[in-house]
Amino acid sequence: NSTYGSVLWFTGLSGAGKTTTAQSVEKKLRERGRRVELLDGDELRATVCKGLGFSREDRIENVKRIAYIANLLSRNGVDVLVSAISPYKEMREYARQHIPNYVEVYVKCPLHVCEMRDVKGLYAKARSGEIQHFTGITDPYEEPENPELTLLTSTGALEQNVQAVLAYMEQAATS
Ligand code: GGZ
Repeated sequence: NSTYGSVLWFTGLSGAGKTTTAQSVEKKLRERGRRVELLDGDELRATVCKGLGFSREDRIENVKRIAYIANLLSRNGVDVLVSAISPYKEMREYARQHIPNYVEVYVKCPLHVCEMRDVKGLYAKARSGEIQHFTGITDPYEEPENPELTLLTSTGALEQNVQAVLAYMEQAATS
C-alpha cells in the first residue's frame, strides 16, 4: 500500500541495539526526503504510556498504544520506526493485524552480550532482584518466528544492518 508509510517494528532484548539501529535508519530516510517518526517504548513510557509497568498486561497495553500511534502516522504517509522490546508473540501479532505495511525487524543479540554491555545497569539490577520482571532474566522474550528481517547486532555491523533495512524497504516499495 503505497499511500501508507512503512512501519518498521524493531523487537528484541533490552540493549540489543533496537534504538541505535532505528535512529540510524531514521537519519537515512530523512536524507532521502521521507517523513519519519521514531516511537521509542522507553520514551513513550514517560508520556502516553506513563504509569504502565512490565507485567504481561501492562506490556500489552503499552504495545497497543504504540501500535495505535504508529497506525495514525503511517496512514498519513509517515514512515514509522518502533523500538520496543515487545516480547510476546501475541502483541506482535496484534500489531501485524492492525497495521498495514507492518514490517517486523528482529534485532537479535545473545542475552549474555546484552548483559555484558549493560548500558543502563538494568541487567545488574535485575540479577540482584532490585528490578522485577526483567526481560531475558526474570521475564520471557518469545523469539520472532517469521520476522521480515533479522539483524545480528552482537558483531557491531550497524552500517550493514541499516543497509539491509533500507534495501528491504526499497524492494517492498517496488513489488
Ligand atoms: C524490560 C525494562 C524493564 C523491565 C525497565 N523489563 O533498554 P531500555 O531499558 O532503554 O529499554 C527498556 C525499556 C522497555 O520498555 P518497552 O516499552 O520497550 O517494553 S515492552 O515492549 O515490553 O513494553 C529498558 C527499560 O524499559 N526497562 N524495566 N522490567 N525492560
